[in-house]
Amino acid sequence: MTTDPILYSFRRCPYAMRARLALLVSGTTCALREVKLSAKPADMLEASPKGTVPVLVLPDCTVIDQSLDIMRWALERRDPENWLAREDTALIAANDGPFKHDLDRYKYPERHGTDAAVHRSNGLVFLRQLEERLNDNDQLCGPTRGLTDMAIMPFIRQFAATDPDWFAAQPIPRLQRWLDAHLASPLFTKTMRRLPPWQPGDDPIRFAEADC
Ligand SMILES: N[C@@H](CCC(=O)N[C@@H](CS)C(=O)NCC(=O)O)C(=O)O
Repeated sequence: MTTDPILYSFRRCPYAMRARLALLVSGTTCALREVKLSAKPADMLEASPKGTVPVLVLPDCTVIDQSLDIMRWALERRDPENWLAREDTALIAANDGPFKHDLDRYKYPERHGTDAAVHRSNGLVFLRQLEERLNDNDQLCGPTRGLTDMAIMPFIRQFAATDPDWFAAQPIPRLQRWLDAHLASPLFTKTMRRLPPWQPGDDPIRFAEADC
């Protein structure tokens, strides 16, 4: 029986990545349950019937099932790098709304019946906006990483990985450096630990800074 919160997560999901980043930096220990999206565990669906990851279930059975809420919950408990001071809600909303819309239609044109090139161009407008932000500072809201960087970075990673050669050829050098540095960071590396899908009865897998 664990008294740690339980995190239902999917390694490659950008929403789950941002939650894991905040949980780790805040030093919050969780029991990590890797989910197969095609076979979601009944326990997760019971906690959060909408069926998306990440889902955090607290020891008192409170359920937090929006990635940004998980980030804020973790950082409100402990925020050693002061991430909450660097939250740009409008920029994150632009990422989660129009940019994510274009990302999906660029990455999976066959699924959406879309023209990938159109959605890649639309997405590039947002990438240029980020590039401009990085003119003034190394990170999106100041000189050091904060909630905005870590909320957005997993989505830029996915956009970049769709066609790495195309991404590398764009005139967005600050954004390319920003992404590379985050991908190489020990924090990100730790959040990307590979786990088999969780099954009821499995021993809890501790997800904590010290164990990664
Ligand atoms: N608004 C949610 C979105 C989470 C979300 O859409 N996650 C995707 C995975 S990246 C998911 O679980 N999709 C359900 C599915 O594919 O069945 C959040 O911020 O947590």
